[in-house]
Amino acid sequence: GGPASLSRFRGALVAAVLGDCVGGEFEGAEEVPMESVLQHLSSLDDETKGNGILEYSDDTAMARCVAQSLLTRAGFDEQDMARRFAKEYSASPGRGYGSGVIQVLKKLSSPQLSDVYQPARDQFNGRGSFGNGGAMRAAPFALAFPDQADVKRFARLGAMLTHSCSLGYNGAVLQALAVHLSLQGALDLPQQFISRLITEMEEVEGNEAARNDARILKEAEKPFCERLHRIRDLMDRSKVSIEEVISELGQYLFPRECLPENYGGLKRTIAYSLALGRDTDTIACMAGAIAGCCKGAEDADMNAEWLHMLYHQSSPGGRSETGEQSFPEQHL
Ligand code: R7I
Ligand code: MG
Ligand code: MG
Repeated sequence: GGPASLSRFRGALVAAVLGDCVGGEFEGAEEVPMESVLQHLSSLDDETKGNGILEYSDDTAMARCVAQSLLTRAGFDEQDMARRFAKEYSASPGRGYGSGVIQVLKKLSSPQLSDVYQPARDQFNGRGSFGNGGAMRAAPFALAFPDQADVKRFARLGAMLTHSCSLGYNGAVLQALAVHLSLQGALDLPQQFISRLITEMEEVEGNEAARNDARILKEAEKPFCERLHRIRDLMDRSKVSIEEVISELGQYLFPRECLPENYGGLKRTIAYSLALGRDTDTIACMAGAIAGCCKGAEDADMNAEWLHMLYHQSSPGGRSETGEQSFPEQHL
């Protein structure tokens, strides 16, 4: 699969769910030793441990609302999306939603509501939420709109249904842009990938609303550009410890060091996200959506397809007494 191939779409969505489910284990933990991460991942590989079912959280539930709204409305429809968020929340309120956003989701279910953006504006004394709940569900916008300007515009509006502070909705714009570029294969040149994000975010964060919010929150002039610059600086160095990544960025980067050699790209991304600690489900979900577009996931997807074929071709009767599978040579 090349740029914007089906396998990249699958990779982005599936890896986001995977990151959320696997990351839930450590959400809220201040420090997560890499050893615990590796133990957790290998216990998931071992089918004899646990019940084999992982729960998804609000990250996945809301991303599904976004995807289904974009699909049924064949574009962005704020009324429809807001209704789906509200309905999803009332059907399963226990998915670990942020403590503030619950108020918005309750108000969104009111039939009297005339402006679906108003509940979000009322949050945090009228400043709006800067939480990452807009960003965590932004990936489907990159998959629904081929045009970059549409991706930016609708990711922002989709996030503003719950997050009206610019840090909240610009985080969603950045995440959607990252998936958009990754879908085109931009992760093959990581430095250039970050540079392109900086160029875009310079414009996104250049307006008065963003500058004003950054000032009030005592942030850098352009908070996301500033983080992206730090990422680029770290990438220029040959070795960076996970402690440095956490202190420089909070949480966010692509893994290279300190993971088992046999881990593929996606597993590295998710393992590293968990080891950063704190908001592990959301970081792994978002990183999964970006990394899921690149080569490792493509391979896994292709392999899955081939194995699926092989599996069905060889049954019934393909299984020996010992449980070993006997495949016709020519298929391998
Ligand atoms: O952003 P949001 O949807 O939460 C997403 C997170 C992810 O980690 C999910 O996996 C789930 O666990 O929750 O929910 P919000 O309630 O809008 O924001 C999250 C939190 O950020 C809030 O509960 C606040 O603690 C904090 N926060 C703020 N605090 C002070 N002032 C967000 N905005 C503000 C603010 O303006
Ligand atoms: Mg969650
Ligand atoms: Mg989270």
